[in-house]
Amino acid sequence: MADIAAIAAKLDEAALGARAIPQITGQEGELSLAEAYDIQRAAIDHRIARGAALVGVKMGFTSEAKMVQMGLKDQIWGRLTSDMVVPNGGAIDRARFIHPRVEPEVAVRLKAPLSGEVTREEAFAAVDAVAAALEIIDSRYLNFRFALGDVIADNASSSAFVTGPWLAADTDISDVAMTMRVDDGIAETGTSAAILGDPIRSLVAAARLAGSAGLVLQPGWTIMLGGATAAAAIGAARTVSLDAGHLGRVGFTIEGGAA
Ligand code: OOG
Ligand code: MG
Repeated sequence: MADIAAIAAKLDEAALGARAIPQITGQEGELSLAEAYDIQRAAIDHRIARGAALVGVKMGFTSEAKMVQMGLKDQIWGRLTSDMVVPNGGAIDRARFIHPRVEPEVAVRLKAPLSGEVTREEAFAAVDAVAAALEIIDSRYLNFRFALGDVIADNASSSAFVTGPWLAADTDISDVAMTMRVDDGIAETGTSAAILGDPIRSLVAAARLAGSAGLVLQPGWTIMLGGATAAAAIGAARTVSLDAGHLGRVGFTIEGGAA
């Protein structure tokens, strides 16, 4: 049996101090999915105790490109907290991160609760608005290396996120061309269709997976539906932007030196 509280405290400290730790599995045995999600919740509880609020959920490994990049193929989810929100065009402090990477995503904002087995139509009906988004992931494990249980325990590597302009819920998000730039170069190009064939499927999966952990997705929450392409390293970058066609643009800058 994994020591849920001890591992959660270690992961919380690693995130707070931007200091990588060795992966958990292999060293202290394996983690079951249930244990891994328990650790995730316990680690986020530390943050909530410091005053952060839950503001949504993120999905991971919902595109082939991400599964191939990280060598894992099960969908995972993590919790988004208020201290992870970066305003569009805002600056992040490099010192907050260990070895940050960025991913082009689509996000939805909910207007009604959603949980458990829902149809596409029910998922759509709960959407208040949609947006292009960037997720900053920053694994708390050395060299960004982990097995499935590790990354789930580590809140699916989630670290910060930026959403673009919120658009009407019926805006088409099914096949949006995306160009992500890091500094002066194009880092990744792709389409939102890479997210489970249609990103709304990722919202259906989020309701089911979070629901199985007893979590109801709440009105007002942001749901990040997963990276459409592989993630790009931004540890030495200064500007990141995503051009997502009719979904508009979203970006941020990075200030300060490495942690
Ligand atoms: C895990 C997080 C995956 C996504 O969008 O697929 C993820 C990782 O790659 O470290 O956020
Ligand atoms: Mg992501």
